[in-house]
Amino acid sequence: MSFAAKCMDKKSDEDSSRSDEIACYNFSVGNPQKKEFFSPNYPNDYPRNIMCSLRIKADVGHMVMLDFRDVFSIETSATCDYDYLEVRDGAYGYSPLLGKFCGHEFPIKLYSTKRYMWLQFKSDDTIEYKGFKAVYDYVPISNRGEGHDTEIECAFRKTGPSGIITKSEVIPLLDKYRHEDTVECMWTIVTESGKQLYMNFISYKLHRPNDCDQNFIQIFDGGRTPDKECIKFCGTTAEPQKTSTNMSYVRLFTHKDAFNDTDFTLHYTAFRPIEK
Ligand SMILES: [Ca+2]
Repeated sequence: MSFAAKCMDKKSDEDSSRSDEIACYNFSVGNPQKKEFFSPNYPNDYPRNIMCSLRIKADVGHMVMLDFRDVFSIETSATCDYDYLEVRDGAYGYSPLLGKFCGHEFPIKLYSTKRYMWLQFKSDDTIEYKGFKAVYDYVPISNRGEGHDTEIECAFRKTGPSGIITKSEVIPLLDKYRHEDTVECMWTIVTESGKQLYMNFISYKLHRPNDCDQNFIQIFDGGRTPDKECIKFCGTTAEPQKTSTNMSYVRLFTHKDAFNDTDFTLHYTAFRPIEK
């Protein structure tokens, strides 16, 4: 198999995803000491055609509080489709939506229900504004006992024009699951803006095929509303998938005793959609 060769053929993709990373730094990293982050390029106008994401993780037993300061100014549209800030209650782009914001009024203060908040900023190719300054803090979840909130982090991030994701990446983490009944992991794949992802299974085998409560693999299309645009494989075969955007999420769920006999390797490749 020649994945390495495919990666090296596409240097320009890697360059442009690196420049996206630099442009997104204000948003995706911000100032963790002060618990602040900003729209890309703040206090200047945000760039066109950018998509940046951020996951905020509160301390154990805390939730995330998000608020805005000084300025909030994002191109207005009725359903915030052009430029927007999207906030989700959880660790992923398919977690429940807290709000999708645009326009020039400060959003209300937002809270996650657990430790994670997931955010994405996106702009289209015309009309830019100053954006926003956001602040966040960790607020104790008062009605919960200490130590209740023990979510295990099993998340992987993949970039570049092609690559594989595979169950064997989870094996080093298995020890963390010794007190758990189930194993649940998430891969986030992000390739260059403007491209889409083609994903096909090199191997796919579930411990209990057709038992969709016991074991499954889900693929989410990262671009639209990823909690809806999803396919769930729990049978004996898994067909290739194409995403509509440059992002996808792949979720593996198995009961712990089913993990050993479950196997999958998924290959992803970025492609440029044909102009109509
Ligand atoms: Ca715009």
